[in-house]
Formats: sequence, structure tokens, C-alpha cells
Amino acid sequence: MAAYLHKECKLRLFCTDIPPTSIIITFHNEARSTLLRTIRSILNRTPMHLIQEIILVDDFSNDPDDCKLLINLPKVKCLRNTERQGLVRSRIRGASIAQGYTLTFLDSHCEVNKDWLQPLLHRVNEDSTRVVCPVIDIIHLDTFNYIESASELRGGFDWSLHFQWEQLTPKQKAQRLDITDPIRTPIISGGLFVIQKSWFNHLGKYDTEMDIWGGENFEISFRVWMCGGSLEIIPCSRVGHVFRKKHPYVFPDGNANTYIKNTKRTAEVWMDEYKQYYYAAQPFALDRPFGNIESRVKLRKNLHCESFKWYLEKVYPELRIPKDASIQKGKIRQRQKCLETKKETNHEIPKLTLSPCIKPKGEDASAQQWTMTGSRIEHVASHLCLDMDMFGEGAEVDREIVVNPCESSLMSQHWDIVSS
Ligand code: UD2
Ligand code: MN
Repeated sequence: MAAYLHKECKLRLFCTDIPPTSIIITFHNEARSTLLRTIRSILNRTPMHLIQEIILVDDFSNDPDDCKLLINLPKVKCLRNTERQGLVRSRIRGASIAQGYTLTFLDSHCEVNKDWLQPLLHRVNEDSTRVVCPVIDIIHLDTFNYIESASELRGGFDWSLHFQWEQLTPKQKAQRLDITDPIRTPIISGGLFVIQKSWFNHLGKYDTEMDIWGGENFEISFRVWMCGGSLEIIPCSRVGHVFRKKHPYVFPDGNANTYIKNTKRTAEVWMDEYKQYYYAAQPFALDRPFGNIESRVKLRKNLHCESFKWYLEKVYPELRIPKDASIQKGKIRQRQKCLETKKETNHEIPKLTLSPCIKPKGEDASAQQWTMTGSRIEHVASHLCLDMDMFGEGAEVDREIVVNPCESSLMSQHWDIVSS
């Protein structure tokens, strides 16, 4: 592991006379080796007086010993959920027993770098409304090597509420006088951050109705900015993280349903009239259940938070507002027959067929429901888009209308309505 710190960080003085922090790590079926690497790196690379405790929350992993055996290490405490709660409720549980002045959240597959903690605690100690993140380096998925990532990045997103890393614009770069200066970020990636404990509680912790994984980073980011705080990435603090290609755990209600539920709650509570752009990008969300949001709406009111318009203007003016957010819903008909999808065994992607538009009682009508937003036609039930596959070459090309995973950059998924 190389240090990768800007040499300028050595010249910056970070206060070390800071109250200790509670480190909170939740996990569900994490490999023991990566969990141990996370904790060992913390114990090796952090001044002990800055750690109040390391609270592990075992989110009902298959083997209870994963957590239990680790309490033999210094500072480590272990809580185990009696049923799967998801990362939001697990983090809140960890925070509820924390005794430190600040809370430091980490994922369970990290390696903290040298001097990672002081720069974070220093910033929060100066101003308790700041919520701060390290630069996230990459732990290679196959080799587990520690790889430096670009440090002039910030968090951004599109209207479908998917997180993405963004390069700073030349203007934003020019505004930074020193490469060690904090980078203000519209959104945090979600896993690794420090927040002052009473500020976390005052702001309403997290939305406890969010399940398993996903979306909570949008909710906490909008809330922090709109209710009087700020989000920063601190270039002098670096932590490695294993970015995985797919989730190594199951979602009891399905991956897409859970993500939609969590992001829909965020859009409904925080995005005001701008939620229409979320629904245009994610029409699948329109009919999905999302539970009761009353207490979160009330929280927003009690905290006297700014509007989403304010957030877009002041925090994320780079997010372009789409010209067309109209959504059309309905069937695609040819005479008496309607376009629908049919799932075949052994095939992940369903096939397209035409079948009678009027369905016998008891048969699922949602197979014929489509939405059109902009130039994309999406199948409501499967969340797939109307597309064209091509086979062969030159004059021999065969074309077939199919459904495929939606991708707005694909021209083969662009359609127009032409009135005849
Ligand atoms: C990112 C965040 C992650 C979280 C997520 C959005 C980083 C580095 N990671 O995805 O923290 O904000 O976006 O939700 O920014 N876990 C549980 N119970 C569960 C599921 C997960 O405890 O039911 C744990 C899991 O073991 C891990 C943490 O929650 O320690 C985050 O999950 P992840 O690593 O799968 O999320 P990631 O890094 O893809
Ligand atoms: Mn992770």
C-alpha cells in the first residue's frame, strides 16, 4: 500500500486535540478477511486517542461468529441484528449506542490510509454542520491491491437518481487555491463519512423506512444541504474501498424494487416539483409502493429547510433540467392485438409478441403496459426498453424488434410518434 497523499498535505497542520469519534461499520455476510482488513487498518493507522470505539453492526449475517470473534480486538464492540434490517436501520442502531463526539461511518471492505482521520475530524470540529468524506481509493476486486483514484472528483447524479463521480470543471478547479482544499460536493457516495453526532440526530438521522441498500445517500445529501449544512470531500484523507460489480447479498424484495422504493421516498420528500423529472427518467417508479412519508415531510417542515430549487441553484447548477418531462402511458396496439412481453424459461430477457388486447380475467394485464418518455419506450413491468437488434452483415442484415436493458445513449432505443 502506497501512501498517495499529496505532499502538500504534510505541510497542512491538522489539529489532533479533538474529541474521539465512534467508528460505525455495518455488514451483511462480509468475508472475514476483508472485515478484518478494515478493522486492522483502522487500528494500525489511527492515533488511539481519536477512537472512542469501533461499533460493528452485524446485519444478521449467516455466521454470528463473524462479529463475535472480533471483540477480542481493542476498541471493538459488536451488535447483531436478530433479523435483516438493511444498512440504514443498522447504521442508526450503531449510532444509538455511540459515545463519541462524532460518528465515522465506513463500509465493511475498506482499508484506511495513513493519517486518514485527523483531516476529517479537524473539519467537523471547526464547524459541526459540515459532513465530510475521504477521497475513496480503489481496492482491486480480484487482486485486492490498493490503487490510487483520481482525487479531483466530486459526487453527482442524473435524474434517474443514480450516483456518478464527476470531474471538476475547469472553473471549479481554478477556484481552488490549493489542491488540499476541501471539495464541495452535491452528493456523497454514501458509505464513508464523518458527521457530528448531535447534528446527525438533529437532522433526523436517516429515513428508517428505507430498506437494504440504495438511495439513502441522496436523502441524506439533499437533507444536509437544504437544512443548513454542507458536504465536502477532503483530499488529504484517503480510504480504499472494494467496488463490487454486483451485490454479494440478496434483496428480499428484489434489487430494482428496493432501489425504486428508497429513491421514490427521497424524491417525494425532498424534490418538490422537480420530482417530475425523476419520474420521466424512471417511469417504472410511478406505480410502485413507497410507504408512508408523513414523518419525513414533517421533519423537513420542522427544520425549515430550503427548497429543491434552492439546492439546484446554489449547490448543483450543473444538473441540466430536461426540456421534455412528459410521460405517456398505455398500450401499443395493432388492430385487436397489443404488444406484450413473454418470459421464456432459460432466457433472462423476455420475447415480444402480439396478443389480444383484452385479457381474460385473472391474467396479468401489466405485460402490455408501456410508457414513453422523451424518445424512449419502456415496458412498465420488466423495466426494459424497446430496442432493435441487428444480425449479420452488409445486405444480409436482419433486424428484430426486442426489449433490452434501457440505455439512453443507444440510438436503437429512440422512437418517435408520427401522426398519420
Ligand atoms: C455505496 C456506498 C454504501 C451505500 C450505498 C447506497 C460507498 C463506498 N459505499 O454502495 O455505503 O451508501 O452506496 O446505499 O460509498 N449492508 C448491510 N445490510 C444490508 C446491505 C448492506 O449492513 O442489507 C452493508 C454492507 O455489508 C456494506 C455496507 O452496508 O458494509 C454498504 O453496502 P455495499 O458495500 O454493498 O454498498 P456499495 O459500496 O455498493
Ligand atoms: Mn461498499
